[in-house]
Amino acid sequence: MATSHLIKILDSHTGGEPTRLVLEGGPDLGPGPLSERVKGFKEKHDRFRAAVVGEPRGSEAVVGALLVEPHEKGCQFGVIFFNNVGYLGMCGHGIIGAVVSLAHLGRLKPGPVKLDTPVGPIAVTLQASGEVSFENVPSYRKHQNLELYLPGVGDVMCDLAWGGNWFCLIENHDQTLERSNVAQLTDYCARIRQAVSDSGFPEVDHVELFGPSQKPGANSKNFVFCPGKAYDRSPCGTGTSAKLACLAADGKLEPGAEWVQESIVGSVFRAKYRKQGDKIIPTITGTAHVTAEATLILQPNDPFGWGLH
Ligand code: PYC
Repeated sequence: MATSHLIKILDSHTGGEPTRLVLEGGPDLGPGPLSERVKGFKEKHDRFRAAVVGEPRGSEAVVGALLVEPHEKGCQFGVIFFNNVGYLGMCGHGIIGAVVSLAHLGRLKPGPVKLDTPVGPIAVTLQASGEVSFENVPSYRKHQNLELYLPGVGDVMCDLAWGGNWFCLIENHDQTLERSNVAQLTDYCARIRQAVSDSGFPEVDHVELFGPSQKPGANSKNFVFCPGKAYDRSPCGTGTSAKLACLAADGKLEPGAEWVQESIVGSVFRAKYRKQGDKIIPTITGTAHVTAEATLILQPNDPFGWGLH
């Protein structure tokens, strides 16, 4: 009789945004750089991604993190991030969630640790307080003041920047950044993403809107629209990195100065940067909490065992 496929996971959330760390039962992607292994994941094992994060077990908000052997020297763990529609080069809230989960399992202690990812090694510090800081990949602004035309809205100015993922960042818009307005924000950002793609930048798959924050100590509030129409409940580690790259390029934030980014649900990341040539190296700090330790069961006779297709 065919047996069920079992996958061991540890769930956490970082500022409200879920991470599902896959500990056992994932695909064997072999050795080599993680940038290569993620291609094998996509080509040969994509149904695994759908089974772990997609319905009926997951939701569009869940980001999966497959724990793998690292390739880069000096890294203790490797991690490949994925979501309801594909794969992420880097994921800031996911790094924080993975580190807090590994600490929960007793697999690391407070102090420095390095995680290998498809876009390069990430140096992380787990503080004794439970807070996690990580140095992101070199981040930079690629385009300033790109003009988009939105039917029914008119011209919208945006910046395009890299922070481990590609972002379209918008400061001047007529949207209300409130959680009660998520449906409208989602619709607006989907139209922006289409307009950015039509302008010749199909690689830009995240949209980030900024506005003032009412939270004491916070510099700004954001709404981050992710590939696949989910929104980031956290302030988004890669999105905050892209924001710092724009602030640095505009001379609005000095190296070492703190930027506090609030998310649409009210969680915060603290951020700062140092310069590296014409790019910046952001440091992002946040917290995560574990929420579940479980075994996913994929029964051979379940028509939706590998997800809804
Ligand atoms: O925190 O970098 C991040 C992130 C990307 C997508 C969802 N969260």
